[in-house]
Amino acid sequence: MNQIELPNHLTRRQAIQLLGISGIGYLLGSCSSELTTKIGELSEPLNQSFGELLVRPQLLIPEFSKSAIDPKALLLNSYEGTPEIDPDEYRLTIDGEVKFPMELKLTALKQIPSTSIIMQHVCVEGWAVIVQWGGFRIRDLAKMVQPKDSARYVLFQSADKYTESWDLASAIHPQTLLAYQMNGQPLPDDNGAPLRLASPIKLGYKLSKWVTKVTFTSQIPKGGKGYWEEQGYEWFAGI
Ligand SMILES: Nc1nc2c(c(=O)[nH]1)N[C@H]1C(S)=C(S)[C@@H](COP(=O)(O)O)O[C@H]1N2
Ligand SMILES: [Mo]
Repeated sequence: MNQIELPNHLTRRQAIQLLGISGIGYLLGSCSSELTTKIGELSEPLNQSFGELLVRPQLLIPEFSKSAIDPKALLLNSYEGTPEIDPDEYRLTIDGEVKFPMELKLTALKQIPSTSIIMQHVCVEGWAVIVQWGGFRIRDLAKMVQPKDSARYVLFQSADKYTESWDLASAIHPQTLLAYQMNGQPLPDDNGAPLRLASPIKLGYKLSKWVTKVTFTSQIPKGGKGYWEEQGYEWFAGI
């Protein structure tokens, strides 16, 4: 794998075409509890390939307004403290069952169309806070690396050795981001800089900070469900 500014297998135009909106209408759910039931009942997406999921509308969680953001209420939660990462040396590896594995610098990652979401972060330890995250959709990253039909899960590795595993449908949900901004500012180190997961459809412990590797896979390896999941926490952890 080369360290590159733009995906080396694709011309800039091809990359932009891949990232182009494909005319899919997303359904808007009316409340998040309704979504919980629906996602909870859906076993089907777990058996669908990236191509099939792409054309399937996914329910969107209603977002909060800017005035609801409460920066002071965000508690930090890290099992091992903040790892040291040099942003210039940082690379995100995307590998596994994909057609185009890549290793991308931050400058390349920031060329992926960015978006922002204002959502509630819910930690099972009993706190919740409204946060705004800015970054890019894993959905768009997936369009660049092209998961093979066999891919069903996405594994995330972090610089502090934290691990997570997600079902493919949740990972490529249009509101699931890899974020590099928080509340309109560059993402603070303690909150996962340079890149962390953010998504309103999963509990806090699914939202890995300091993500260094994204692996598309057909199987979750033994012992690889996730740091907390291996200690008994629920794997799907949908909100
Ligand atoms: N790499 C890594 N990611 C992690 C954790 C961690 O310890 N290491 N803790 C998780 C938990 S339990 C929560 S609630 C959120 C907390 O995010 P915050 O510290 O930005 O508030 O990060 C999650 N992501
Ligand atoms: Mo948490």
